[in-house]
Amino acid sequence: MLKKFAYTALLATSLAATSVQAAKWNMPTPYGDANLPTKIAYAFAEEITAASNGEIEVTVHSGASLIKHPEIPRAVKTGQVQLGEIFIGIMGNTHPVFKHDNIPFLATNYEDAEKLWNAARPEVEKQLEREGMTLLYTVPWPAQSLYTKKPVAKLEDLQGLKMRAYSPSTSRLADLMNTTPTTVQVPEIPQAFSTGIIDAMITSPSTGANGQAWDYLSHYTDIAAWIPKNVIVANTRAFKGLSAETQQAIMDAAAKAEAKGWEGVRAQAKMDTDTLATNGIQVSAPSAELMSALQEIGTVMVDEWKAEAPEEVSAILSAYGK
Ligand code: PCA
Repeated sequence: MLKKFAYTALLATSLAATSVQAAKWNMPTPYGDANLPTKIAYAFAEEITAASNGEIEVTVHSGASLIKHPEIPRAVKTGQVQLGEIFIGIMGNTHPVFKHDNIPFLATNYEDAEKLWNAARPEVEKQLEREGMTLLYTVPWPAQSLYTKKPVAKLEDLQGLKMRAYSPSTSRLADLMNTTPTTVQVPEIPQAFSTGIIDAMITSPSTGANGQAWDYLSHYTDIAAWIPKNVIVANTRAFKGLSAETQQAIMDAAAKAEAKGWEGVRAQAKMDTDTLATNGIQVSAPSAELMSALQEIGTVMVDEWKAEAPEEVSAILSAYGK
């Protein structure tokens, strides 16, 4: 009798244990651990795991180790993973609203970038939902500037160079600059420079510093052309399958994570620009001539963008006040 009781109790315990076992949630991210967005992703994953009271256990897979960056949107959309981090600009061909993130000179300081994000957010959210993804938070990168192997005084100095592209918009930009766009993912940047696959790139001081840009180039021209963001999304079906409390806890943690990014990005930009200079890269302000030529290209890109999706783009631009 005692034996039978003990067995039943054991069975009951193990059933209970099974029913409360946390669901394993995977969160692939594109960039390495040294980056601010990845640090924020780790803290977010830890926080929502704890706040879910055992409902989910989130594992971050940074540096595209689980899923290659271009595949992350599909992986989240199809539910292969429950969460993911994506550079917004790489979805530019999915819908033009995602291009708000890589348009040169639309927002070149962090206040404007935040305003632009507030303006774009409803449209971005709508398109993500159509793709089966729920927007959780964004993290801005430092402003994007020009890395070369020679000083650049005017746009013509870049003519014919192979320019790294990381999104449909930056490919178009490279065309308009009379350079040849070449898509290269972050981990491959050092090798792409040393083997001559690319001669120039436009990215943040962070990505230059993380990739030790001083090993393969010498000049950084601070054009601060745009301030792009990563977006962290959940598979909508997986998210809706959670208890209301956990959904709320995730949204609360997401709001905190987003605030952390906007707060941290300025200091990060300064620190990483200093690192470039300390390691011997010539950091300089752009000439007026270079800037006006680039700004003209920016105007062309805004017009092309508007023509692609007049309704949504006008909604974004008028909410932004431009
Ligand atoms: N680094 C990433 C995205 C923007 C940035 O600053 C990259 O270069 O791909």
